[in-house]
Amino acid sequence: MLTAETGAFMAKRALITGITGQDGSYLAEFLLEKGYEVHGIKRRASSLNTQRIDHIYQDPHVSNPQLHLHYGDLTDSSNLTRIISEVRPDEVYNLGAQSHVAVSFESPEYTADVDANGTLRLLEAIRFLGLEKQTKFYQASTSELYGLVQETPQTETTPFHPRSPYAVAKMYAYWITVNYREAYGMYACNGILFNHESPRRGETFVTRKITRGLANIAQGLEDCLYMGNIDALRDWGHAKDYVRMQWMMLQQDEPDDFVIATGVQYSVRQFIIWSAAELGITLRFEGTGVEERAIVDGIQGDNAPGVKPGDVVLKIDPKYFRPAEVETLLGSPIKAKEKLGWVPQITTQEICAEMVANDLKVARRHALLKEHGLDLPISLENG
Ligand code: NDP
Ligand code: GDR
Repeated sequence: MLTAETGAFMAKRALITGITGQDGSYLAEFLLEKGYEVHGIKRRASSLNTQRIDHIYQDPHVSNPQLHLHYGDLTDSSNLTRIISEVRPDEVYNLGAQSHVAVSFESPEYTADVDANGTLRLLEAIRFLGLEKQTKFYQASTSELYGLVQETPQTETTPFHPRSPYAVAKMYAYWITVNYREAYGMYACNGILFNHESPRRGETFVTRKITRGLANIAQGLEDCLYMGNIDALRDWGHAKDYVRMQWMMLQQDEPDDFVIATGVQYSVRQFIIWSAAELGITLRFEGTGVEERAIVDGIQGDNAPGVKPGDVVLKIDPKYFRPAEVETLLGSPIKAKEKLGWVPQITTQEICAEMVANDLKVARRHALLKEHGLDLPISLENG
């Protein structure tokens, strides 16, 4: 971007809420590579919570940083307004959220405040500051809006039927984004993203819980993985592919809403089988309903010294069933392909392999330390 006065090059400025999360970290990397000045909002926590962005952190004391972190929270309007007025971003990516569906049943009011009202607070801050004609806004909408699905595959016109406090809050966020576009002419878009995963995925989402849990079991650090509805069907893509699309959506002439998906669906059970296979473990499932379990049938290679044939490595725990489940999701990426030329590049099975490889590396390190009497505690809390 050239400035009118000096003709000098000015980097575009982006503000990312949720920069410490999975998508925020990949998006920050992506935008920095594109030459953006990136600002991110991080929450105050009693322990450091910047692990996913530590590798791109730039020390303001020794460099001219292109990455800036601001303390803030989506529940705090004055904080959001101050940050936006200081940064005056060209693009705002609202990725911050209480993003766990099961947790939203336990903390419904907080989820609504962050995910629904938080979106309103950001939009209103942009408008209040008179930036509604210059700041573009991306809202992290979700396939959870479809919930009890009305048609398959789901497209931009499929009716919504949210099935959790999270999804209901995100439905408000979806419509308030559309409303600010229609009412104030804001460049505001919804990306209706289907599940997307990576080695940076939070440990309590199903894919990461599986890859991390089975890697730990393979290395003898854990005995058994406890799961909920393993017959749920999801359309899983890679977070790296999906953040590219988030940026592409803000580079169009006109704002619009897009489904981002792979168009292919697998079961949680299939993801378990793939993950085990990556570790050289063949599983057989026995029993039905809450009695179902996965048993080691065979082992190949040397990735799984911690298990032997006959070991029960997975059981069902009804604690992980949801009060209202989303059984099946399958998205149609046709509009994204036709209008933006976006196609996902990484398949679900490749994602699974990358995640297992990453979690196996970590588990091996822990196992090695344990072997030498340096038993580092690993968190077995897995949501
Ligand atoms: P994560 O859970 O990994 O990251 C969420 C981010 O939001 C974290 O940085 C978290 O901070 C931050 N956050 C949470 N609460 C607040 C708050 N009160 N104020 C400010 N920031 C907050 O999610 P993902 O990266 O996976 O997802 C990004 C967005 O996309 C979310 O809005 C999610 O709902 C949505 N989405 C995700 C999909 C997916 O499959 N990943 C699919 C569709 C939509 P901290 O690190 O401190 O916890
Ligand atoms: P989801 O993702 O609810 O789709 O939301 P999650 O990975 O949590 O669950 C996917 C499916 O797996 C089933 N499941 C389990 N899930 C978890 N977390 N733990 C288990 O033990 C378990 N056993 C089975 C679930 O019931 C569900 O059917 C994610 C989040 O990233 C949201 O923020 C985002 O909006 C949607 O994806 C699209």
